[in-house]
Amino acid sequence: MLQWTIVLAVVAARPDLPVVADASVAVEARCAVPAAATSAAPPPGSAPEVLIDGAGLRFVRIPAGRFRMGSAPDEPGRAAKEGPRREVVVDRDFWMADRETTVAQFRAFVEATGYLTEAERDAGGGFGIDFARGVVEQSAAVTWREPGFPPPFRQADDHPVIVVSWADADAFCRWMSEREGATYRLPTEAEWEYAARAGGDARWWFGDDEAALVRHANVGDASLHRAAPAFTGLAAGDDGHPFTAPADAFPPNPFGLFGVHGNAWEWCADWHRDDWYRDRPGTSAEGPPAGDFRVIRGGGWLDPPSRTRSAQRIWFGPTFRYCLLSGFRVVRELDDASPGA
Ligand SMILES: [Ca+2]
Repeated sequence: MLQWTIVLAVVAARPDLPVVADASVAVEARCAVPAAATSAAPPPGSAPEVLIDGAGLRFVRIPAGRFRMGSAPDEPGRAAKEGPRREVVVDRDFWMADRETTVAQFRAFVEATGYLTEAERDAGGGFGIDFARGVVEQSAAVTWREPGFPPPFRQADDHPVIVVSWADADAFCRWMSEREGATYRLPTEAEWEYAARAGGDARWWFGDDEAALVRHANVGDASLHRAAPAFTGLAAGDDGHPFTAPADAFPPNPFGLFGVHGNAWEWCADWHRDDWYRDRPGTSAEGPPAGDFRVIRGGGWLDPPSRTRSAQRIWFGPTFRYCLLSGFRVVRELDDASPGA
């Protein structure tokens, strides 16, 4: 599959990128979590509580709860780094943007602050794909403004912003915090998976039916293959989007979140540590206190089904800004006086 040839080529060229290895399978049995630990899904048909902030970002309220983080050893497409599965408690409600941060939202930040992304400050630029040759290249021409898709495709304002580094995403959050007088930040990895699952325990929030994926998410599919025939090994079916799609293009999950699977990968606040799933203390949703890599979740428009599952996780050096991978969605913390805070 070409897409993984590409990823491996990037990893080989960048010593700051992760070596994905995990020996956690051996401890699956002793760390097994009872099924009763999973939180209840929202009642069918219930409407999420919504907050629209002063910048027009739309949030849904994610209720506190507990869930099983990670995947079962027999989950198709599963990687050992997703285990051992264990109980995690999200101890307070939080607001989560109902979609990935869009091009228009990021542009508003840039125009208000004059911010230059790391890809723009670094003479090397961002990582894009040469679709004709099927290789990944870093280029000064590749930025969030011009991710390098083959013409005539262009990202619209309602598509997720991409080619942003972890620091770029964090800068957006800090600006929003100041502007709105509230705490904006990236989700922890546990918050992200809890919100993406929305009470479910399957591969995707809508279940385990891989054939249904193209009706619920923008992933690597027949549309991508038609636009870029070199890409194979993709999802069966056609989601209608060869590259990025509007951030609300598919149905939301039961918490009201659009696009948790596919479209853009989403930076999380957490550092990555190889043994964190096995040795982490208690059931807290907090991540490791330090590390070299930041976790990114959810899969993207180029990915095959296995890379878009709720438990799927990868990590990169925080300066990485790859056109496929690097988007984000924000969390807004509840005011202390708010119910459920
Ligand atoms: Ca697609």
